Amino acid sequence: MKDTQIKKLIAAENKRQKGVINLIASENYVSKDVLEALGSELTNKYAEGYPGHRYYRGTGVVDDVERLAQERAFELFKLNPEEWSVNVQPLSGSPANVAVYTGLVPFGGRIMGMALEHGGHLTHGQKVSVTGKFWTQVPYFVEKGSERLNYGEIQKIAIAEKPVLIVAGFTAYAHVIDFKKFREIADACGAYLMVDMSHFAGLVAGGVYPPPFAYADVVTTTTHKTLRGPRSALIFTRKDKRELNKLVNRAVFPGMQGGPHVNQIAAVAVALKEASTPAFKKYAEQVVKNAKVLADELGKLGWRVVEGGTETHLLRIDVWQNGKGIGGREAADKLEAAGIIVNENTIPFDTRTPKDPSGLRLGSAPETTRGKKEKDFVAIARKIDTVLRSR
Ligand code: DSN
Repeated sequence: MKDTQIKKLIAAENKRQKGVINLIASENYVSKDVLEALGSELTNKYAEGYPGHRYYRGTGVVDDVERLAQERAFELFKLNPEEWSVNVQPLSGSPANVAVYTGLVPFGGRIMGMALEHGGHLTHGQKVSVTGKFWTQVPYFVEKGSERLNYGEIQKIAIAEKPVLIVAGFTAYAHVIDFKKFREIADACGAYLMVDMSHFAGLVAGGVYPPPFAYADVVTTTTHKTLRGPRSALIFTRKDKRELNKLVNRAVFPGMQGGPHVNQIAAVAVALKEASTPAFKKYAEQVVKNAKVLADELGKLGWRVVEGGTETHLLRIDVWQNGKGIGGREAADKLEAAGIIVNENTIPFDTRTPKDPSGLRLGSAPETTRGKKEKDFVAIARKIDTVLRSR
């Protein structure tokens, strides 16, 4: 690379990544093949439209790229293209979710999503996101005490508020979601069910988390978390006489986006193929085992694990401990100084602010990619404990 300033910064970031223990629950490390596709000449091509229906010439090759990504997405999640459509063009998770709402929910209409501090995402209708400005969020919460989803309570809210669309899928919920129950709730109030599987898509691909497709109308996912691809997103829409897929696809293009990032789509295709291998299945199994060990060991060391444990790649611990501990921000800073990278996170019914909440969120996906096993995660838990207790 001739640009020495950027070259230096890339080298510095590479060195930083190699030198730390990365427990960011939404990050991962992609393969060289994914990086190669991202850095390819495909970035030079404009291809507004969809395969076979573009607004630019010279799109024969990129049509093949996009179709291949679609085929691989169907194969990986065992979907019949007669029953599902997949849009591989969303630039990332937030635009994907906004596109679904744009297609399916009239402006001002109600979107029911988990409150942010309980584990929801900004784009599930929070006020500070456009999803809370263009639409109206009906929040639901986890239950006090267990900190788990209480489907009966969620159903009561849904029936009372009659949302147009219900979102299931969270950024900080550590347990398996009962999609069948969410379907029943959506049917009870006549809402669409959208599952945002961004966090656990790789676990679904690896067979260690139940797939949501039998129950959802729409499934969105980012591709860069447990799925271990480039930063991007997919939208799966059920194909039936309601023609939701047409509404969603039109919302992506021409509704929200211009030319798709074809290099990114190619990199997604590479990642989807990688995720269909036996090696990836083993990886997903190890991700969950490692997160469980991390939760168990931190629990043994005296840290309160939110929800009492994990069934996925992530967990939250309460570091504030009702004023006996330290704030999440201070805890994350201390860990960073010791080479452990995490993010501060709210915990359900948090008494502190999102900027300096009571908890930390920890994830096992990136370090599992680097080959770490249960014994390494025991050591990581002990190191976290030592650092957090140091004065
Ligand atoms: N930023 C992602 C996460 O960390 O979960 C969600 O957008």
